[in-house]
Amino acid sequence: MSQDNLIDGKALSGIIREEIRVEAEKIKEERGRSPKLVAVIVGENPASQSYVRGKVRACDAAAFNSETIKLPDSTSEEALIEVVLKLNTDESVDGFIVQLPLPDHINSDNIIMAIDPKKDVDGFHPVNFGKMAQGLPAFLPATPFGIITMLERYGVETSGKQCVVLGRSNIVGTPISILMSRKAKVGNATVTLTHSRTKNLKEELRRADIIIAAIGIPNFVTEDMVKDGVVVIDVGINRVEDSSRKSGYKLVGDVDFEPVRNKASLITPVPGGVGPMTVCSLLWNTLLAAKGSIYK
Ligand code: BQF
Repeated sequence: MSQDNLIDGKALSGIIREEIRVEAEKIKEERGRSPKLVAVIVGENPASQSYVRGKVRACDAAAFNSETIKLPDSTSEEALIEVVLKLNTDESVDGFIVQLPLPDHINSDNIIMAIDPKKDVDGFHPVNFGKMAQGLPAFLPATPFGIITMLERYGVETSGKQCVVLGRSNIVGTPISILMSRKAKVGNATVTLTHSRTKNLKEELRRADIIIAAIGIPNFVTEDMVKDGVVVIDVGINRVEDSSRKSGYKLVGDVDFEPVRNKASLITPVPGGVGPMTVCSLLWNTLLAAKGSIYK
């Protein structure tokens, strides 16, 4: 199998963003203002700055209002919590995010827990996580939500399939494992959550009908680890040195793309796969917040 087996996250996110824009225009007519997303960024991490710029651009394209609050690296945890509490009660703001990672002197769990779950459009608050795990209406974390949306729109059958997830982070591996095993349209998979202590990882992966790779190691999943016809979702965004580029680096996923692509029935590229869907899902959550669809 090959060539026609790409899951084009960039194109799909463009289509969905257009659907979001139509909804946003409706809200603007009904309420007199567009949905509004605020991004808080602390410090000067170049990757974080570029992610936030991308989110603001996506808001513009979807006819959302947006605002970026830039705070210095020296911001204390207490001061950041003050900013969060103000956003919680600011009625002009439908949803907001605090861009991760935060500087080492700030405990990100404390920040996440200060966010009002009603405005937690990243879906990181334990209340949203708990509701998600119980199958109750909740803001889903943006990356897992984006993955589910891709599988749904590409018509990937997940029911009864063997799904192997690589990585157990709170943001990707753990929640996508829960979602893939849920009783839902995209769900009903038999999920194996693998991590650094997993034995016989290669054997686990070779059994998989669907692989979701989120371990943050460039080209980790190689062709010998996958079976023919596998569906591969590559969440990794790794910067590797590339002197032939102006920036000095290129982005690669957790999957050794070309060789694995030749065995896969469907595969997401990096860039242009999961990443754009993550941003699109953040906008979708902000739309749900503006409509009061999850919380009144
Ligand atoms: C693409 C993120 C690790 C740590 C913190 C498009 C994004 C990325 C790639 C993007 C990510 C990753 C985001 C592409 C947001 C996804 O074309 O491939 C968009 O903006 N992302 C983030 O906000 O914080 C992170 C990854």
